[in-house]
Amino acid sequence: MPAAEFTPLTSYREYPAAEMLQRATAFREELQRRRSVRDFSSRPVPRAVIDEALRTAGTAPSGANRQPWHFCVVSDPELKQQIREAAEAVEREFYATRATQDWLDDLAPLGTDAHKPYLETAPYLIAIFAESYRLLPNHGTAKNYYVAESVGIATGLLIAALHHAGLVTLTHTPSPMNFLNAILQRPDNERPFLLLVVGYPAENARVPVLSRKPLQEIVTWS
Ligand code: IYR
Repeated sequence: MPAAEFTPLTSYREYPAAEMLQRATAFREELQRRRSVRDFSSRPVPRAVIDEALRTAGTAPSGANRQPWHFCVVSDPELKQQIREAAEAVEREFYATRATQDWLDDLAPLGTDAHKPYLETAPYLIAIFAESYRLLPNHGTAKNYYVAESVGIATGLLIAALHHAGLVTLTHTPSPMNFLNAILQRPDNERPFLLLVVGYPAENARVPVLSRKPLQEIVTWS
């Protein structure tokens, strides 16, 4: 067992209270502009931007610092086509039989259906995998901790980083998603967490009219 090793916290920055509030407000305003988008342009996106956003995702805190995530960036048209076909098959089944009427009613304001052209139009799909357990070099396995929490936080940072860079995303969760392991040849210790569609919005992109809950509805001060 490696001994704990410590180093001074040199990366931290404190700001005067007024500047802190300005920064918090500016950050909130920027993230408030983020929308999930389903109308994508096929314009190419510089790969270096995706790399930087993925580096940001990789800074997320994780259980025992296991960093139990893997990001598969898909740009190959054939793979995107395979993913679209598999996802649409799953979604057709969802909309036609698996979804309850309540669920369909809840989705109605989003205007979604089983048709997912953006899975081929968008320049990048990022398939995010959660490493349920680790494979050791000696063929053994070892536990990971708080995997869903860790990968969820990393995904949130990734979405924020891509938005900050000037791209749009869609968090897409066809269910079940295990076709992603087969198409992307990921090992059994990784389960698909979600599929992030990434690119520029189409010129005429539209988004559903939605509202966000006000602060008093999402917060209790005790
Ligand atoms: N996965 C389906 C349905 C869907 C479900 C939820 I919950 C959403 O917030 C949005 C869509 C689809 O992508 O159409």
